[in-house]
Amino acid sequence: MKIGISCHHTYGGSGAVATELGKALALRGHTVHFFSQAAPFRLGRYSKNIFFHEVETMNYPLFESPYYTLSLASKIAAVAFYEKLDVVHAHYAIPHAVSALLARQMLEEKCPGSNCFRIATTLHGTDITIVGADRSMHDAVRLGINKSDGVTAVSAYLKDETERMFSPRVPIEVIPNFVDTSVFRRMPVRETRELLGIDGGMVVIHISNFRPVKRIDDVLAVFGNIRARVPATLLLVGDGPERNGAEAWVRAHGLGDSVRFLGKIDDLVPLLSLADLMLMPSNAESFGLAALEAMSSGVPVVATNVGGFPEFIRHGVDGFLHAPGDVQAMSSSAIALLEDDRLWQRCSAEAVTQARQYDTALLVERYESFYRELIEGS
Ligand code: GMT
Repeated sequence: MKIGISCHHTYGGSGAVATELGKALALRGHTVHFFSQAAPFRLGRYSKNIFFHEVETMNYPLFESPYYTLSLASKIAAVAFYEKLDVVHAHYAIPHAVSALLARQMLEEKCPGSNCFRIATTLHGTDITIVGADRSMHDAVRLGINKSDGVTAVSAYLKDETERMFSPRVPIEVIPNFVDTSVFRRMPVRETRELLGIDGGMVVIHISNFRPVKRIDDVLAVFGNIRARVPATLLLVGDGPERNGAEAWVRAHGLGDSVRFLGKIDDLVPLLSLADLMLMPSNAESFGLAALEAMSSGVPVVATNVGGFPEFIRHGVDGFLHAPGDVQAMSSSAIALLEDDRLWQRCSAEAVTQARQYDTALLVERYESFYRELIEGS
């Protein structure tokens, strides 16, 4: 198949899923064309089946802000015309699904009656729960969903939320996030430990884009409780609006030596291999890709019992789930895991087993079948 993938290039789960999907499809012999403002952060080196089309916006004195949606639509239309794309897969309802719709109209206008590409849209969460919930964007999101040929959501929770908020006319198929279990596995950590200057003690990790929904304050509060009982280092991976406040909190609490702000890092495997525990106290999380990647690396996760987390983290089996904001309960579970080696070993092994259910190979096949149904149904 010839597949176009339109996604956010920035640090975040939707871009990671879109890019890993495209790379896996390319390995299976499909031709994949990525459309994005810049090379997606996980794209890495090129392969013979992968093409990247940077979408450049046009600067003109009358345009107060560049019209990315139109530029993207024009780029998709041009590439679809020359490359005869079968499917354009939009990751995020807006602007990507709406741009794909526009691109299709552009093509139909240019060559009436031509056999146009099908549009698959994957909803990742914040496009529905945050952007879609904003009145100003609601109708645009609804259009993107209803005019797509097929729609997937990354969890049953997100499917239900989308149906509740948009009453869509199209069925929504759940295809969860996935992880390459041959890549996300524990590797030797001596060098990483030395590079980071971590001499001993437990290692706790949090990975996110530091937005309010991630509840960074709770990560720090739980870590403060852990530190009162167990020697430990907290690795904070990622960056975003809550980082400055977090740095101030760490300074005010005298934890500067044990909290490391690492910023945005693409290669997570060495860090996850070092970690004993991941904290994900999000307010809402449609799936929680970072937690799945941690589990695949044998890292038990203490997370919240919201969104997609309960669909793959089994409380007391491979991690622990508590109500958002329940810092005490999260701290108790975290300390139990770090103090009780038998509990840790059991949860770590179960986490690896559970992650295998979400291996890339299995889920990429689901996407392939999904595309085929769209093409055959046209
Ligand atoms: O929250 C993020 O990390 C970024 C966000 C995005 O849109 O890129 O991630 C969303 O999509 C991921 C991939 O499907 C999911 O694993 C995340 O749970 C989801 N984030 C939220 O729902 C807050």
